[in-house]
Amino acid sequence: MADLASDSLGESNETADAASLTSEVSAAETTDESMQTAQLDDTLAPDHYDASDLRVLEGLEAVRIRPGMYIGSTGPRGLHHLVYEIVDNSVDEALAGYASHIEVTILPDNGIRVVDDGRGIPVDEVPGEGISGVETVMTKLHAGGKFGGGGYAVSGGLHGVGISVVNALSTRVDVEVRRQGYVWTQTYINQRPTAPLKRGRAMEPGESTGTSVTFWPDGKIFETTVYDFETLRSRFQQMAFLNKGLKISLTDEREEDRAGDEVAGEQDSDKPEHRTVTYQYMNGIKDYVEFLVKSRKATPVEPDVIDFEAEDLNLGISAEIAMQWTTSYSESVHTFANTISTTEGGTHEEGFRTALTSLINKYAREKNILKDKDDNLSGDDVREGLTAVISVKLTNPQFEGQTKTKLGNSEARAFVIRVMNDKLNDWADSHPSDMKNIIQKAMEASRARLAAKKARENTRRKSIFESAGMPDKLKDCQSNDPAECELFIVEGDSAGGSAIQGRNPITQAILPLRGKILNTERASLDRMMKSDTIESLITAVGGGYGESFDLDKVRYHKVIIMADADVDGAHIATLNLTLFFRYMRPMITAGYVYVAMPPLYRLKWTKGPHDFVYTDAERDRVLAEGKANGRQLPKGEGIQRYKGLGEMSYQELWETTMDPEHRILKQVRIEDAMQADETFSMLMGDEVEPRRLFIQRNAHNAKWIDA
Ligand code: 0RA
Repeated sequence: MADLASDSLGESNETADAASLTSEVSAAETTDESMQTAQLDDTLAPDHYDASDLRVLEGLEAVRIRPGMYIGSTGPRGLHHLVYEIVDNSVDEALAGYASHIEVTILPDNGIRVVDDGRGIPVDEVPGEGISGVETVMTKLHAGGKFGGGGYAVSGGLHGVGISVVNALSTRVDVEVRRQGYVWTQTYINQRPTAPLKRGRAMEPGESTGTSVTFWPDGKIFETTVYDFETLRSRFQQMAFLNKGLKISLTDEREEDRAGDEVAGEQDSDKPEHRTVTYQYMNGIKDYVEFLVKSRKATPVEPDVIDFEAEDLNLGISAEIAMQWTTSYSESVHTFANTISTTEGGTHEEGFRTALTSLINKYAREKNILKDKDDNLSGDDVREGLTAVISVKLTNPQFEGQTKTKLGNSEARAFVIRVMNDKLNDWADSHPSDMKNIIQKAMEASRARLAAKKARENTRRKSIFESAGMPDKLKDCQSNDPAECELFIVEGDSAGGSAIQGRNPITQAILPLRGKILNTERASLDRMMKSDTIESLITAVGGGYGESFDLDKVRYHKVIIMADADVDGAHIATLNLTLFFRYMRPMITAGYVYVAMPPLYRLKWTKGPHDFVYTDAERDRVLAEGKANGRQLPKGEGIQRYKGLGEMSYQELWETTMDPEHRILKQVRIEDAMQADETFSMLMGDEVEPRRLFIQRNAHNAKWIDA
């Protein structure tokens, strides 16, 4: 087994992904292609099928050859992206005031149906194209649905590539349009229409216009075609928050052991038949902030969520900002551009931070709450306990950064600063006592920060930083090149010992941590910094923490969390991730944080080398293969289950979990910081039951960290 670090879930290395697919797909397609053409000639070829259509299909073929360029990846993320691509079109209809409800259904065979009550895709022949509007939208790249001008100012889609890309990557698409008094249908099989758009029955009196698109993703393109309910659910909830008033439902028509839901002992028989959720938020992101504060069980400092919005039609930009301070210690600021989560931040977030810090300092000085002798409050101080959502919409969004989730438009910075100055000042003037509470909280944060700094300086002078400033417990590697250096964070001394013996000392450093690290969600910054465990972790990584974190100073480009494949291990991994998420987030966005996947079982064949397997499914497959090849397991103890890393010899630990040639690493990517934040909060919150279920469900499954 190869080191899967770079393409776990097929998401992290898009170029390699697309390239490897190219050869596979084109090989498969050549044979497939000739078959389909023959079939079309015999039975399916519509009369209006001519050379110009073939050119169109060449366009779709380009999508099939490089799917990654159009939908980001062919892993689970790309698969789910197909749904968003259709839904975005329906959302546009809703934003333009024509649709009021979008219904998404996961069909029993993982087909997806999206139904809206908008105007319907145009059915008439498009001038100059010789085919219907429907067929244009389905087969022309970048038609984007908005042909003939008069489109909407702002469209939500990440790539904005439109329905044709969904057709390109599906084996079948059924379109149904209710428009101009009739129900129109057309089916596409392997991208080709089986017949021209067909006018069917007349619409019933009172029946609404609209569009229904049903598609089945192509298993030859995607690594998996199984949809994850939770991924879709949370995205649609987010879309409902970000598009005030939008009503969106999701129904799962699949039977029992739905994807991602196979928890032993959790198959209650009286489960409702089909899971359906419906979201609609009349106050948009204000409701979002309320929801976030509630779900992290934090106590608000000021009673109502502060919210405001503004738009500038000339600049083609709008901003909505909602926020609330709580007594919790961590900040949770979520930013969006055109409803896309900008996890890497960008100009809108910079504008928000700059304006907030200077505004609060200015106000605090004016009101003499902050005295002349006091230092200014830092950004970290001001944002301690803040939950905020910033959503900007702009005509030409520029997405930059490693994962294309960083907004680059400079006008967004200036606009957000302007809006904050106008509106937050007004709010401050009319809420003096709330402002006082907010500022006093920031001043407490500032005092705690200074105290922690002092405490750290004292310790530093004393002991553990003596050897080149590095913690005692760290067994560092010899190389000084961060690009090739790896830091293993290992739970417990015995596993730590095996890791030290088994490692490659040139590039692999080991930091054994004893006991669970402090729960960073609950702890204040100063308490956190007093914990030796966390201090040694931050020191070893080398980039500092919080606002002053510096990725260039980081000493390892892989930090690998290595914990047991059980419930405790999952908890420990989560605690570690919380720390990175809250205080060293650039480590995650840079793709430097990984979770090691130790094997679950060893199959001790009577002859030949033993096999290590990493999942129950792999165990069953390897067992079946071995038996089919006449191999045998000794009676009784043939399958050894590893309960902990400590059970392995150092050679085994190296071979199965540390050796880059054989190990499996899951790269931690916060595609959706929101999701991760909720997960962390839920895990750290007061309620024990959801946490227990979550941990049980994910003990052997790192999917949740980068789903
Ligand atoms: C092109 C033009 C118009 C609407 C649409 C496409 C459209 C596309 C989708 C996809 C899913 N639902 C949709 N609803 C509408 C404008 C139509 C007009 O001007 O009447």
